[in-house]
Amino acid sequence: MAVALGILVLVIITVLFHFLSPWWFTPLAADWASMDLTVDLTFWVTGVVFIILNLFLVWVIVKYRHRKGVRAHYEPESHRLEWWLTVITSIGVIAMLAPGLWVWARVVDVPDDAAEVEVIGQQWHWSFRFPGEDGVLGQTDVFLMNVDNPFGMRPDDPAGRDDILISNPELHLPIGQSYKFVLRSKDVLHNFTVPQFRVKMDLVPGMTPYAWLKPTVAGRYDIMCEELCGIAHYAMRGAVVVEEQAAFEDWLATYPTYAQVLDRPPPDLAAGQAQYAVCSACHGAQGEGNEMLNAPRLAGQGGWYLRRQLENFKHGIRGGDARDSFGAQMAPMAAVLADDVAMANVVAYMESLPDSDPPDTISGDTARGEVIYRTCLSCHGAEGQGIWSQNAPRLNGINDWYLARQLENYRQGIRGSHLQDLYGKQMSLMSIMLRDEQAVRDVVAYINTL
Ligand code: HEC
Ligand code: HEC
Ligand SMILES: [Cu+2]
Repeated sequence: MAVALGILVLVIITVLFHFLSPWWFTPLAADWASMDLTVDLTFWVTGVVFIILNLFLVWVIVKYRHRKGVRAHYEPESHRLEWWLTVITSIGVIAMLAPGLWVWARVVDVPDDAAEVEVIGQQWHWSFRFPGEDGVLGQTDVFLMNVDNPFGMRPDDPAGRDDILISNPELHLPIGQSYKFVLRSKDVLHNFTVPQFRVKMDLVPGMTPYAWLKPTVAGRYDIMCEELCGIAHYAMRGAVVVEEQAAFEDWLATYPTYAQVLDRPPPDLAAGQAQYAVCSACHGAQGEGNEMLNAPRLAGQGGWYLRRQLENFKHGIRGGDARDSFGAQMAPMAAVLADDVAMANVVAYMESLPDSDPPDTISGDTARGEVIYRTCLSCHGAEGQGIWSQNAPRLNGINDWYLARQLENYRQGIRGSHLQDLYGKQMSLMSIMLRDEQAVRDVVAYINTL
């Protein structure tokens, strides 16, 4: 009797949970209502079968419970019953699978009016490429990928010259325009997922799988990787912003074509040095850093990283948090760099400054720090040298007090919580593993030994 009651309660709780649970689909933002329909259908078919079978079980347990002197009548074959069960099961299975085939046929059939965008996945970031005016994506080659050509563009393919390169995990799309997403992975399997869009697809190295959809609701949605792709898989986040055509075009115009990247003049070190005069007041004449002024060492840090931080400070993506008093001192300084050229020049100058090791100011348990650092090295490198392709900066040779402060900032969401700071957000998610201040000191002390 207790078992029968247990099963009955289980059925009731399951049904209630299904209807009352907050873990349901996100609101739909693309024309893929048919996906929801197929999932709903599966729920209905399996749900009805689940309820009927369990209630049948309850009935059998009650009706044929053990009674003294009563023996069960054994009847192994019933052709009529088997026939009925076969027919009903077949109808159920067909109802679940047939609509799926119909939806899948639509998934693989890209409409003629779809525009194209390439989605590039790598451990653990997203970037994007639009084909430009000719509508054709230029050819790429893994062997050409480097810090100046992260997309691996082939300079000899004319179709690539007008491609628009989005080195940022945030993608914008115009509302109501169908897009074919051509998917490319630089390293391992990833999966491009925007829950509100419903279609999702694997990225397979060496192949170009695709998916298509038409965004129908303006808004900002998360891009997630739904393929286990290494230690930071859960932190491989991006964003897609669906907006009006005009806003989309304005956004797209802020990114360079490949031809514009190629035609950039080489940086002017003398102009950069002149620009750096303001900076030296805090960061030191040789970019060596100044603890009294809380300004970190810049010499020796990767130019690609310095550049991104300057852009972030300039656009309020870093240093905007009310609690970030040091970032607030730096933010107006980045605004002094009026344009791309000024930025490129000062970054080139900082890269030319002599590299040397700053004095250690923090001590801790380096053995414990080493254990913690085993996770960090996947992005920052075994020597803390920084890895540009992971977007993770150099940590060795940077002032330890500055590293400790940044880690505290990440932990408390002072840095990395701006909506558009997706690289910072990744580091913020990573900083959760540093349980307390002692853990911060230990890992920084270990970085000092590198
Ligand atoms: C008023 C002092 C001051 C001046 C002037 C100044 N900075 Fe800074 N800068 C700071 C401080 C303080 C920080 C640390 C912010 C933090 O702790 O988050 C910083 C941080 C930075 C960072 C981030 C480094 C990292 O590893 O993340 C860069 C890059 C930078 N400054 C470049 C510059 C450049 C280029 C100039 C000149 C155009 C400049 N700074 C002028 C005070 C200054
Ligand atoms: C999944 C990759 C990843 C892992 C793992 C990771 N980081 Fe980072 N880290 C980043 C990225 C990306 C940035 C740059 C964020 C930005 O551009 O604003 C960063 C930035 C930092 C900074 C700021 C440096 C500066 O100059 O301002 C520090 C400090 C740091 N990481 C320390 C660590 C430590 C310590 C660990 C291990 C507990 C760790 N990171 C693990 C990706 C990672
Ligand atoms: Cu991934």
